[in-house]
Amino acid sequence: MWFWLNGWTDGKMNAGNHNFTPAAMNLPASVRLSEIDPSYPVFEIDHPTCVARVALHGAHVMSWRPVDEEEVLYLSPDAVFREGKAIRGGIPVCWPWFNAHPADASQPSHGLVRGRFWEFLGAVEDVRGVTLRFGIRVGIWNAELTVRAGEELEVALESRNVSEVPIVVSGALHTYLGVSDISQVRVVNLDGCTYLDTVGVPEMRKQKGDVVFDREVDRIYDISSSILLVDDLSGRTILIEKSGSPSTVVWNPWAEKAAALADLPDEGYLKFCCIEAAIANDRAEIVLPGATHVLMTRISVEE
Ligand code: TA6
Repeated sequence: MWFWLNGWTDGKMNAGNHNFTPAAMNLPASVRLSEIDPSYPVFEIDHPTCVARVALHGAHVMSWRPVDEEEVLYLSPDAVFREGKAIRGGIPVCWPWFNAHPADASQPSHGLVRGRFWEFLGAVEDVRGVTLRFGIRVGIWNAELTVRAGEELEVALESRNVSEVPIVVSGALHTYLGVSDISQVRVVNLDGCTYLDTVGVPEMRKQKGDVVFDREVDRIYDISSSILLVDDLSGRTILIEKSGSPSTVVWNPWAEKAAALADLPDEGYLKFCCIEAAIANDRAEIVLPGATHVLMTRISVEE
């Protein structure tokens, strides 16, 4: 029997269960806690290799850049930082399902963990960067998220099946990449790839050439290999590598849908492109009892 979670089986959010003092968290020298709101922990990384911010809420990477680079991620200036709500921008962790729940329309889109406070499991640093670890448990669902921030940014989501029945897991590392102007960027390496076009009536199509943006784009590509985001205006290319991910989602809401999102400025869609290491729809993974599935994305700025 496969098991899909049917609700918040272990109930409450856990913001109040932590000791948020830096001493209790045993943070390395290049990590400090933001002082803006002590009840809303944000890990601020200032390391010789990179600058980054990661919120405990959603185990959410909010920003990251290698030291000599401009910011790589997009964070909406209208994002809401409140328990129960997903942060718009950065890298939302969509888990244990992608998009709508496959069997229960009353469940939240993109799973259960974007709006929750995760457990902080520890931080270490070395010459290559900083590693932060977070964990969450919702009913039988167990996940651990590892963020490695250095010259590259690597985010790995481990789905652990600690139950006695197989579980079905999908999800996404829903990465918002900042761009200079969405109409000037190209997504490369998808030529010839089949995808589900979810704008309007969902339809399978085949990619011809690079992906460019002149309207809403919401596509699930059948591809497990790396792709590039080329920003011709800024002259910057971002490499997106991944593993444990049979699907890559490319999304931009364009003007009308952006205007309907309260946590995104009307013109915000011009400034990002989501490229998501995903496990989507019929590519969901069956994780056997005792087994672990790892979904990973690695982002770097090309020379
Ligand atoms: O990953 C693409 C997508 O599923 C789109 O369909 C779009 O709605 C987007 O995610 C954002 O979802 P959200 O729940 O964060 O508004």
